[in-house]
Amino acid sequence: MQKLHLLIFAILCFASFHAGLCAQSLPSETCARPSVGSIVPEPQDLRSQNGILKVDLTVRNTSEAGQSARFCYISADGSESPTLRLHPGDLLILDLKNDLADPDHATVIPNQHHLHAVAVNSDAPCMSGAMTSISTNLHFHGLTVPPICHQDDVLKTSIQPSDPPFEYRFRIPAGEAPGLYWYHPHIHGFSKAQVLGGLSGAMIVEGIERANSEVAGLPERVLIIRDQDLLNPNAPPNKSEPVVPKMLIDHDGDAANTGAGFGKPAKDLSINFVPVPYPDYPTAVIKMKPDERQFWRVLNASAITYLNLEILYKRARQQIGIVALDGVPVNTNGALPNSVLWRDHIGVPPGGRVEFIVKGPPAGVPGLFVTRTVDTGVGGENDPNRAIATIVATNDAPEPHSVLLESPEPLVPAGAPWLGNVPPVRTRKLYFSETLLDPNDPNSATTFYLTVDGQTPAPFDPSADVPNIIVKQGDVEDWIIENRSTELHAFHIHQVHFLLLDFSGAPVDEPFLRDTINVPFYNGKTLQYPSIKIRLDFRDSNAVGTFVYHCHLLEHEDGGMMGVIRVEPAGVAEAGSHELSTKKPPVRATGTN
Ligand SMILES: [Cu+2]
Repeated sequence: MQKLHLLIFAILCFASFHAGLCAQSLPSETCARPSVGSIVPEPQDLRSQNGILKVDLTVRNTSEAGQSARFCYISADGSESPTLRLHPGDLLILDLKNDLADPDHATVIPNQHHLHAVAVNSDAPCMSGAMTSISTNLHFHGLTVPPICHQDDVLKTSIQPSDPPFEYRFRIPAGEAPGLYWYHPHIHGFSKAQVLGGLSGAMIVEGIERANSEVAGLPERVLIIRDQDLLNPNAPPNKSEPVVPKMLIDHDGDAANTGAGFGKPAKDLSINFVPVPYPDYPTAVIKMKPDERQFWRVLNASAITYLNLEILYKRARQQIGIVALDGVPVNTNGALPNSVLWRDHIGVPPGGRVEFIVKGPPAGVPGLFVTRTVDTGVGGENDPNRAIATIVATNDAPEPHSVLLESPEPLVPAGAPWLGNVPPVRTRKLYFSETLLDPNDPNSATTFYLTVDGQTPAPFDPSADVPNIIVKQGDVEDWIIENRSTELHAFHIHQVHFLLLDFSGAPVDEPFLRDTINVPFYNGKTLQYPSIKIRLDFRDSNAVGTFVYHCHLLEHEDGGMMGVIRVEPAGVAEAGSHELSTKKPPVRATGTN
């Protein structure tokens, strides 16, 4: 059977005009994954050359008896989820071929659709709107590129297995902050399944050492933490853990948050695809030279799992030097040119990124990369304490593939006034809420809402033409986002970044940008719902168009917790009217909660 399969592949490949895809090696196993306990592999780096990065990616899936469905992005040479590395101003040309097969049918023969490709209109996916379990598309999370077809539209763009390779083509804006971004599918209703199955990859806008010379010359590692269905769902917790009282175990197998740091997690984690399964969490392995300083670029590509990262040497928490969050250097406000936030832990919501300096353990000292428990509320998933990787200090540790420039030319600070100094033109209020199909049964189906205060709560409707929010390009707005549900949510908006002003009603002093932020859960007791306040930046003309904001817990997004915003072009008369202040922001202490 296998021989026949390969023969068909070879014949089709020969007949096909997609030479680039045929160049890839015959897959020995679709979406192969490293085994438990492996050394953490580094994703393949695809770097732009002469200002252009051309990439062919194929999306595949597989499901075997007794296993969860796996999905993967395969590059032309057969590696999974390559890291796309471009400089500001570079052109990305990414051809995406959908080779997904309906999991209820036999494995699709690779490339079989290419024979019919000529007859298909290459723009059909722009108007498709057809979103099924085997449709796919791409979102470039964090980038300020236009929300239009072939760039970063997710509202209408949907590529089917019968479509020829679909071309994404856009320039990284010249002013894009250097840092870690990522790509993943955004098919409404099916995002969770595809991301949980493994569809995610890192994207790096080069030059972070130009923004902060503290990282110049450091070896860098891309670490992608994903979640996946439990490998051992029926196993009891490890004997070293306290017993979780029965009253805290819910009907679907104690996925409810225990808040204790123990118990069965909702999902297993993996690091660069090395699984770290419940209940014993056998760690992946990262080797470093003793005391070596490295720059770690960590992406939480989980579908529904919050992280709270720490590094322990001999059980003692280590300081990590945070240089960037959500793709933007933390010193972008211009206050402290080479500042680094030294912390002993950092929370990262699904979709969030953190880039930090870490110093390897001394020779012979055991190190651990862990996530601490995140209390997601009584309605939330259980995200317990667990190890992710063992850090082994050894002189023969291989150097990471990539090293940042030793003597970079400093980045010229952005010309626009710092967002924190720009008064908002208006304040809006939105809220997260949930309803149960049967209010008396906490395990009945949940509908998820993200509502603009004053509008009627309704789950996201892909066919609706009217945006929930209309904004003028050039404006800066403050949004208060309330959480009326009993679980934590992670607010994310496409195309733009924002500044966190208040958290749970108290002002915060965090003068750096993000694109994803936790909104604390309601405990059912306080008179007011908890909320956050953020300042959003609609000044960039690349953000003109229609796009979405949503919860980045993908089952919430798929379930309707999403809204639509339209940014209208600024009138000619208004251009330049918002340069209100050129004053430098005051130097302030910073904190990350
Ligand atoms: Cu949510």
